[in-house]
Amino acid sequence: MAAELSPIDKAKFAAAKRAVDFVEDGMKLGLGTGSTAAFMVRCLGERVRSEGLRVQGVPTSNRTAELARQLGIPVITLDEAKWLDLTIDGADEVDPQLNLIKGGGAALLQEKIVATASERMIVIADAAKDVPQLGAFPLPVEVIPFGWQTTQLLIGQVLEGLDVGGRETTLRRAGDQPLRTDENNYILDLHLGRIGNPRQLALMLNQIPGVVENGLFIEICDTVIFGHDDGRVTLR
Ligand code: ABF
Repeated sequence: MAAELSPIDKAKFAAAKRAVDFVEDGMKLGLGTGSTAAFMVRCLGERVRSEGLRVQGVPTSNRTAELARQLGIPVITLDEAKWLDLTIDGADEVDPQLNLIKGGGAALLQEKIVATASERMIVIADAAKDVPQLGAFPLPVEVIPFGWQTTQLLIGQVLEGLDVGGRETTLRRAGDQPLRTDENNYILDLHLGRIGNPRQLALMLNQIPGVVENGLFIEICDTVIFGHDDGRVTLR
C-alpha cells in the first residue's frame, strides 16, 4: 500500500502501521477517526485477515465503524466492551507534554470518551502535528444546537480572561448548512492561534451550558508515534 502514497500519506501510513504492532491477540480496541486512523484500521484488518488476530473494536465514528466492518474487524459498542485495552487515534496537534488538539474530523466527543475508557492511548500522526505549543489549529468545541449563538457568546466571554492569541469563533459548516456530528450536534471552531494554558481552557469551556465537549485532550495520550515521509517513525 505504501508504494504509491504521497509523502504525507507515507508518513501517516508509517505511524499507523507501527501502532498496530502494539495490538495483541484478544484485545478490546478503541478505533480512531481521520485519515491516519483509517490507515491504522486497514493495517489492523490485514493482521486480522492474515494472522487470524482476534480483536474487538469500538469505533469512534460511523465512518470508522463502516470501514472496520468492511475489513472484517469485529465491531462492538463501548457499552458491550465497558473498558478497553488500547485506543489508537489521530490528532491535529501534539505538544511536548502530549496534550492534544483533536476534532478536525468532528469526532472528538466519541474519541474522548473512548480514549478515556482505555488502559492506554497511542496517538498516530504525521510529524507536522508535532508543535511546541497548541493553538495554531482551530480548537473544535462540540455544542448542542439549542441556543448555539448564546453558547458562542459565552465562550467569547470566557476567552476574554484567558491567555490565548486570538478570540474568533466560527460555526463549522458542511456546504451552506451547519455541520452535524454523529450525535447531531454542532462544532464551533476557536481560532486561538496560541493556547497559554490548555488545561485551564479545557476546564473553563466544559463549564459553559451548551458545551458538550472540547477538542483539548489533557493527560490522556500515553504514547505518540510520529510518521515521517521517508517511512521512519519516532516514538515519544
Ligand atoms: C481524528 O483525526 C480527529 O480527532 C483529528 O482531528 C483527526 C486527524 O486527522 P488526520 O489523521 O486525517 O490528520 O482523530
